[in-house]
Amino acid sequence: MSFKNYIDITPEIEAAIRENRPVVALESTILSHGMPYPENVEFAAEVEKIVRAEGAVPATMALINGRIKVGLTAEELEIMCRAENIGKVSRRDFATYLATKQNGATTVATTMMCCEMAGIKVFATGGIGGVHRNGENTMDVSADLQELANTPVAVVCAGAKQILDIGRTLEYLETMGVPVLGNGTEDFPAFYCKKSGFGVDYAAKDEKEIANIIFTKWDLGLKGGALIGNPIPDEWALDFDYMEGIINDALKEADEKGVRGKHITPFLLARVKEMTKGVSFASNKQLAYNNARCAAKVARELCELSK
Ligand code: PSU
Ligand code: MN
Repeated sequence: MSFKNYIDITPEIEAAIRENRPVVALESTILSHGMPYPENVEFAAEVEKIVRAEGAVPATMALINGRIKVGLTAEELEIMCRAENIGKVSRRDFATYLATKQNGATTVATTMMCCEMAGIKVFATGGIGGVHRNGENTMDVSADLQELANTPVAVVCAGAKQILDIGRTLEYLETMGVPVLGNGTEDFPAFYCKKSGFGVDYAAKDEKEIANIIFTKWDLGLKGGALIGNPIPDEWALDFDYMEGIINDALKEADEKGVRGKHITPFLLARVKEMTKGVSFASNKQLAYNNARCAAKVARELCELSK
C-alpha cells in the first residue's frame, strides 16, 4: 500500500524537493471551475512564470487518467483549462476519481493532500472555501478548513470571498487550531477587498516572519497547516459594499434555483463575475499573482530555515 503507486511528480519538481529548493503548489479548480477558457490558459502560464521569477518551482496539481499529477505539462494544463468533463475533487472524491480514472481539478483541500504526498510545504491559491452563509443550518462547511487543521501545508490566500460567512470561517479555524497570519496586515482580507471586518491572529511583518512562525509550528511537532491572508493590491481592490450587493443577489438566485453542495461555490463565482461585467475577473487574476509571489518568498525563507 502506497500513494507512491499513484503519483507522478515531474523530474524538475522532484529534484527541487530533494535538494531543499523552494516549490510552490498551485490548484487546478481555479482553472477548471473558476475562470473561462482560454483566458485561464494565459493565467496559468503567467502564475507559473511569477513563481519562477521569485526563484521557486511551480507545481500545479490535478488528477488525470488515474494518476495524481504534481506539475503539469502544457498539454495537461490545456486539458484542465478546457474543463471538458473535469470534476471538482474534494477529499471525499479523491479515491473515486483515481480508481475510476475520471479527470478532476483539485480544490484547496485536495491540493494540500497532493502537497503532503509530494513533500511540498507552500501553496498559493486565490480564496479558500469556508463556512457558507446560513451554514449553521445547511452545514455547508468547506473541506478546505478541515484540511488546514490536519495537513502540514502553508496556504497563501487573499482571504475568503464575501459569498462566505467569514466570521464563522475564522471561528472554525480557531477551534481547529489553525494559525491565521496576515502578510503585513491586521485585517483578514475578503478576496476582492482588503478588509473583511475581521482581524487575523497575528499581523506578520513580512514573508520571512511568516516562514519563521510556520517553521516553529512544525519544529514543535504541531500538526496541521497555516493560513496566510495576503491582501489584494490597492489598485485592484473592489468596494466592499458594492460586492455585498452583488453577492446578496447571487445568493438569492442560487437559493431560488436550488443550487446546493459542491455546486454552490462555482455557481456564485460565475454569477459574481457576470454581474460585475468582468471587472472582478481582472482583480481575481491579480490577487492570485500576488499570492504566488508571496508564497514563493515564504517557500524560499522556509528552505533557508530548514538548512
Ligand atoms: N473560492 C474562490 N475561488 C475558488 C474556490 C473558492 O474564491 O476557485 C475553489 C477552491 O478550489 C476551493 C473550493 O478549495 O472552491 C471550495 O469549494 P467548496 O466550498 O465546495 O469546498
Ligand atoms: Mn461545500
